[in-house]
Amino acid sequence: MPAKLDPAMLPGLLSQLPSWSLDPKAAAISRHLEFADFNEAFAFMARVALMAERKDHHPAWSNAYNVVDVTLTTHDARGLTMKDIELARFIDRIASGTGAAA
Ligand code: H2B
Repeated sequence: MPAKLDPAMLPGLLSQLPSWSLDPKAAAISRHLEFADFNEAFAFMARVALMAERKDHHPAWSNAYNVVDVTLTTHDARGLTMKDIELARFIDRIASGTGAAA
């Protein structure tokens, strides 16, 4: 099971993820994304879904037409782990290649 992040490490890690906001109560990070249309949003989700399966780490998310809201946390650890940070970095990389807006 991945280890819960040391809270002292969080500010440094989150400073590299400026599009994400921390919900300390939920021990989760979230990002809102807007795409050109549903096709772009769903293509993004498909890429993230494949990575989520590969890493066995899955986002909680919702989609409405061109909008995707993603929340990351690690249920097994009841908090944030490096798995969340790594998936957030991947999502940022994918999103930056699609013209997604925050
Ligand atoms: N995804 C997330 N976000 N957190 C988890 O703790 C988690 C997961 N655990 N995907 C995985 C699946 C676990 O349930 C399976 C059995 O490996």
